[in-house]
Amino acid sequence: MNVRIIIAVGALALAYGCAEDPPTIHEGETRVELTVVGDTSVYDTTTSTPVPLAGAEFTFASEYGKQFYVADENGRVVIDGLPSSFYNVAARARHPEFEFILLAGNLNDAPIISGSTLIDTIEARQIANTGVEIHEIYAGGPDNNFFYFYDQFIELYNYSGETKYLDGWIVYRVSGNRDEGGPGFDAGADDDIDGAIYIFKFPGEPGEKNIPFPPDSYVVLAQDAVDHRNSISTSIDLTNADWEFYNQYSSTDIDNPNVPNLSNLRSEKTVDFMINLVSDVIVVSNGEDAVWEDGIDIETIVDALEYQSKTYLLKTLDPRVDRSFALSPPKYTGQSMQRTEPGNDTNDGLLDWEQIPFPTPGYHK
Ligand SMILES: [Ca+2]
Ligand SMILES: [Ca+2]
Ligand SMILES: [Ca+2]
Ligand SMILES: [Ca+2]
Repeated sequence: MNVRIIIAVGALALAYGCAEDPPTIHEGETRVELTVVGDTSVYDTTTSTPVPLAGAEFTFASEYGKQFYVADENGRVVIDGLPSSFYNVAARARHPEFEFILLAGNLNDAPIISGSTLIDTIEARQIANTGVEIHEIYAGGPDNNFFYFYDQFIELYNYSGETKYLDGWIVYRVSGNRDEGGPGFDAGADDDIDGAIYIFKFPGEPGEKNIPFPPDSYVVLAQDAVDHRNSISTSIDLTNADWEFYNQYSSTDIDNPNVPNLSNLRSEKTVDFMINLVSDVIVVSNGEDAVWEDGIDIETIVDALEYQSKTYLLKTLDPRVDRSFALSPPKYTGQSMQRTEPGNDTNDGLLDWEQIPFPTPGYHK
């Protein structure tokens, strides 16, 4: 492999040597030397001693797509010949003792430039396991020319192996807080994330057990639980959605009486739970932080995702909640965003999510 790269670079240099105006730096003459380390202590967390993470998986994402590499026994990858760009690099490894713990870390906007060597160390952190994940976000609307996107939905999945209860849980659209670090940033460093705009809640209170969410099952939260094919032929039927966002302060929001509602906690917001088609932050909490005005307590967050249309855009969601972001498909193409596998929740949208050609409400693929 390395020999082939050297030959290729040699041939490239030769070709450039024959050109009239040879560039001084040859595209593709990059070198990367990255090491990933992580603190693997579990019971005694008073001492933090990062150790190299042997066999860690690296993902390099740029405008050229994603590339995958595996670290050696020293937690290290050495890569030659990546195309010059700014990369978002994610690394993750299984905890050496506990299969249910992963270690994951990121290096964002890393310049990998021809003619230079990027040498760095990624510090991976352990991932909290909440048992429920946001599994799919369909935000971009169906293939249409009428700005129709009311068939949006959010899909949850229970990967915990036990029944969870959704009583009192809250779903947030977090797109505010523009002046203090951006949506989902922990403004004030007080362990809550800020910028919630829409706040819709399941019935009941946290701790009650009236809304069971069985293991290995999906829950679909529709903007409107209707057959959207009646409006746009390329859209989808959401009459079988499990839940519906219904704003009781809106005069126009649709309420399918056969589908129970999440209701709006902000009476001054009179529109439906609409999310941005290509770029937003969605948060699901267990509802135990009832005072949303001062931010959402991080310890109550079940899952959250920031999605964006470009890899180089600024990420603002607190890294304790998710360390990167998902890449959204173009709007009005009928494409969706989903985790690569059910239960694949490493708190790293870049690794965990992929674009899919059509929405899959209530199932995977
Ligand atoms: Ca805060
Ligand atoms: Ca609605
Ligand atoms: Ca309803
Ligand atoms: Ca799905």
